[in-house]
Amino acid sequence: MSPNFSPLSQSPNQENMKSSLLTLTLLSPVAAAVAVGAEAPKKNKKVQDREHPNVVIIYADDLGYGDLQCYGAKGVETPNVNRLAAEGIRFTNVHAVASTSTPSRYSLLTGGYAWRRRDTDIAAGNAGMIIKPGQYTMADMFKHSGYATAAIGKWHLGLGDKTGTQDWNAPLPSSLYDLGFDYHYIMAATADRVPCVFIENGSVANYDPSAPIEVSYARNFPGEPTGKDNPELLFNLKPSHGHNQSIVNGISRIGYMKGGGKALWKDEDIADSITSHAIDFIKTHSNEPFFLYFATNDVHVPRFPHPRFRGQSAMGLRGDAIVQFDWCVGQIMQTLDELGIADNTLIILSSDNGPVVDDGYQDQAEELLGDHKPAGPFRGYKYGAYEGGTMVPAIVRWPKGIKPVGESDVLMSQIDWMASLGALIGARFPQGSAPDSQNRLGNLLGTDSTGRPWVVEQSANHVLSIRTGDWKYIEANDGPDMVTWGAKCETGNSSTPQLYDLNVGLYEQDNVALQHPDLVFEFETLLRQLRASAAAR
Ligand code: NG6
Ligand code: CA
Repeated sequence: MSPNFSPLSQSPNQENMKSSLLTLTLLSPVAAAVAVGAEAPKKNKKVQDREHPNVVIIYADDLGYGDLQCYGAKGVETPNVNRLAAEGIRFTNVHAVASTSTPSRYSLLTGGYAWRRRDTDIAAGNAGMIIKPGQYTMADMFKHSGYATAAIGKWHLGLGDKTGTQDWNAPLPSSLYDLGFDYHYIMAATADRVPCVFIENGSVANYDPSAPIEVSYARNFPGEPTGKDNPELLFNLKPSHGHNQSIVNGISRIGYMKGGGKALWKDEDIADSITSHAIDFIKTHSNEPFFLYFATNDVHVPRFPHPRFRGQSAMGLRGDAIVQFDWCVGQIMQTLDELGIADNTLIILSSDNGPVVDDGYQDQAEELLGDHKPAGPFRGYKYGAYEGGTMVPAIVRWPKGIKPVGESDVLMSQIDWMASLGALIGARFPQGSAPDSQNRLGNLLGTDSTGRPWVVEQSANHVLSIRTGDWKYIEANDGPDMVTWGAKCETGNSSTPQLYDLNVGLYEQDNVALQHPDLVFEFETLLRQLRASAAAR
């Protein structure tokens, strides 16, 4: 550790803060590319060359840094993910952009910090599209480079034009096709939020005309049971906090819905369903470059894995959901192997935010945790500002393009994956797109061990933190110490700035802000300038 470390003097240009911010705003792909707008899609470009590997992002939900066996998990085995890591790079310092789902996913898929917009918090199941059709997404980027594109699994970024106005019984007026995905098979939000149906290419999959669907986050529909009033109907899972509104599959949810009939999902079949759709997509496009955003429901609540995974871990349903996740990964790997395309497929496996143990259902996750540490050695969980909230597992495998170098501790943020993958495939970015994403391809592929000088992290209550190689700074905030809705998660809030030396003692225990006012000032300045750089755009 260097006590004189200046977060502002270690920009990629090794210059002062101004150049650091210049690097951020001017050398982002937006400006690096000639501002020509997006290229026209190239049809059926049958290339399987090194410059156009297939790209599969496997994005787990609430999977913590310590939740995989290859990251030290206890009480659960993850042989498929272990193999992926052994054949690629296992990263130990990768950060999701936020400690909750919607802002993390927004940032990953747009290359822009979610905190630049007010409407990117945890989305309801009837939220309108948060990424606007006019925005340039990672899917657009692949599509315009000749790739077939798909989103399969959890979406959680809104659907349709406007919140609360969707007619779920008709094709949605705007959907993921407008965001660059040729194909989608998704859950609108989360498994604990209505509507509990899959949306396939803008319409409810397996739609049942005998059971029209209505959704409200304001009031129940007359005569419909709820978890609150009808706990006797909760034959699969009961809530521990919240989650006491409409009942689907013997599990009560957030929000109210009516109808659905045979389109309603069964929680125990979600992993099978999304995996089989992912496999179909891969098989259909095995002769052309494809981009698959495969966002699993595991290990988000309600954790209700298929019976064949029950008892496969020592940790009950949460651990069994990790086993199920590992199975999904194995299925994708096996499909690529069987098709002979694993060699030129770049797989990135990661998670949208840190872990949480009890997130609202009586699934015994706490009671059965044993000595398993979902966040690994880090302090804090999902929702919070401490490292456990955004420090996530990240594995990259691409046999044809990268050497399996084992482990990498390079500091990386998911915000940079769009520009980095864009650089890999030679994408040209329209002006203003991916505004916060930097090309760090060398970090991702293990050829460059000089990481980002800092990453920005966002907690559930919008507190921003900065993490450097040695330091963690959390801006001051007057909010409560613990989240207020029942999950036992620290927020990381403190009414004074926090500064932690990550090389000394346990992670984020001794606040040394008072001993380093110069550093606190520099971090504050960096955040202020980053925020202002949004206003300037
Ligand atoms: C919270 C939910 C939690 C989870 C989270 C979103 C309650 C009491 N808790 O509000 O269960 O759904 O939102 O998680 O409603 S995320 O991973 O999608 O961000
Ligand atoms: Ca999540």
